[in-house]
Amino acid sequence: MGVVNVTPDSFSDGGNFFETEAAVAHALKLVADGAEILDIGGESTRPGATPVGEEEELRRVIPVIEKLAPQVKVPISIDTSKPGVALAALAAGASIVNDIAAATRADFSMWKIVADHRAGYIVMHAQGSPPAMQEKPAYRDVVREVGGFFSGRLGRLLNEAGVPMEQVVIDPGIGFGKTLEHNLTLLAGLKTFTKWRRPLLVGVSRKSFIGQLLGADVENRLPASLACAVLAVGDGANIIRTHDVAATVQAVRMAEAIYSRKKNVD
Ligand code: 9MG
Repeated sequence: MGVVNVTPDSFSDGGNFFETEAAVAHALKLVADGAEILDIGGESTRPGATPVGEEEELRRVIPVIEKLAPQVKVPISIDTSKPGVALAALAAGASIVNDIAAATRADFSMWKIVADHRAGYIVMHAQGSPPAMQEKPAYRDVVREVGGFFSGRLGRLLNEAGVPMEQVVIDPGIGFGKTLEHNLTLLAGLKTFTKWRRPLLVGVSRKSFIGQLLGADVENRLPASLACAVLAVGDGANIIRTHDVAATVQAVRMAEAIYSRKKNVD
């Protein structure tokens, strides 16, 4: 899954046309590099990020999806926590909702939209929301608690909101309300999350826990991001969300070739 951030710090020169064209060109490049899903987002989800209003988020992402959808065969995912943005994005040509607010969602409107559109739905765990989520994350047993969240959410999605399991991808939400120790423990325990037999998404690309462990600044986190991706795939991850598609595809394809032979030996 290739990341397309349509945020002012990514493509903007302050003008709508350049922002849209640059985001579309970037997305097409990610597809050429091997991305099999494009994740389009108009609101930064970095720890401490300031939320953007719905109108501004729509202004950023909808023109990109409208231009991109007729040009690509890969599914487009909308990275949003707002039901109104999800609805407009699905109408514009997206087919997956990447819901980073799945854990804190109080009402059903997002799930109803997903059910009505038969869209894919990424249910991501988070403790808190981006502006304050890294202030004091706390768990007794992070793997068990994230697993408990999936059990509860999958049941509610199906029984209360009518979203069939076939539409759902699960994601432990690396970096979302987690300390360095929590992130490493979740990555070490990834196999646990395969028991729901749903596709497992992992997003580690350039994240700050890599900087915390290794002291690498954000431009120099590719090797560690690839190490995490390769290990995650070995433990059952099906989707890797990344800024660096070409390098990740190469690393993952190599790992898969070796893992597939290992299973024959075991
Ligand atoms: C938007 N975004 C940033 N990091 C992410 C992650 O790890 N998973 C998902 N689903 N979305 C993410």
